[in-house]
Amino acid sequence: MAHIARIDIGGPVGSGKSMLIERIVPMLAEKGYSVSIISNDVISKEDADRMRTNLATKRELLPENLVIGLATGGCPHTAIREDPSMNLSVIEEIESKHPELDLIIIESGGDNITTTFSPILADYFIYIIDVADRDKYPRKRGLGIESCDLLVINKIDLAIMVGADLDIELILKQIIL
Ligand SMILES: Nc1nc2c(ncn2[C@@H]2O[C@H](COP(=O)(O)OP(=O)(O)O)[C@@H](O)[C@H]2O)c(=O)[nH]1
Ligand SMILES: [Mg+2]
Repeated sequence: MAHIARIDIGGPVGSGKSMLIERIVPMLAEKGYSVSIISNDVISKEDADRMRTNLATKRELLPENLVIGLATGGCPHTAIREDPSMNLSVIEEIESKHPELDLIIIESGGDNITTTFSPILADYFIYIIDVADRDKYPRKRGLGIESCDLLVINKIDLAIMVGADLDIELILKQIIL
C-alpha cells in the first residue's frame, strides 16, 4: 500500500492547531495537493466537524470522508504516542481508499508541553504554542518544543496585550541554550 506523507500537529489546548489546519489546507489545495485530516480529541469530534467547513468561504473545506474525527478518551498523548492504533487503522483505511492523496495531517488533542508523536505516526512534527502565556512555554521548553521539525508561535496579534516579547533571538536562546 502507498505510504502517504504524514504531518502531525501538536500543542497545548487552544494554541491554534485546528485553525492552522483550516488555514493551510486551502493553500495546499491551491498548489494542487490533496489532503486528508485526522483530528484527535479527548471527548468530542467537534474540531473535525468544524474543520469540514472553510471558515473564510463557509464552503466545504474538504469532503466529509476526508476529515476524520477521533474521540480518543484518556490522555491526548496516549492515542498519538503510547498506543497509536486508532490513528494507524484510520491511516490504513485512508491509504487503501485514497491512494491518490499527497498528505495526511494529524491533529493531536490539546496536550501538555511533553507531547510528541510516535515515529510511526509522524513523518514531520509541527508544534504550536501561542503567546498568551508570554514566554512560559519557551522558558519551560519540553519535548514538543525541543523535538519538533517546525515550531509555530501563534496569536502574535495578542502579544502586545499580554506583554509577550517576540524577539526571535530571545525565544531561540530560551529554547536552545
Ligand atoms: N487572536 C487570535 N486568535 C486565534 C489565532 N489562531 C487561533 N485563534 C483562536 O484561538 C481559539 C483556539 O483555536 P483552535 O484552533 O481551536 O485551537 P486548538 O485547540 O489548538 O485546536 C479559537 O477561538 C481561534 O479562533 C490567532 O492567530 N490570533
Ligand atoms: Mg483543535
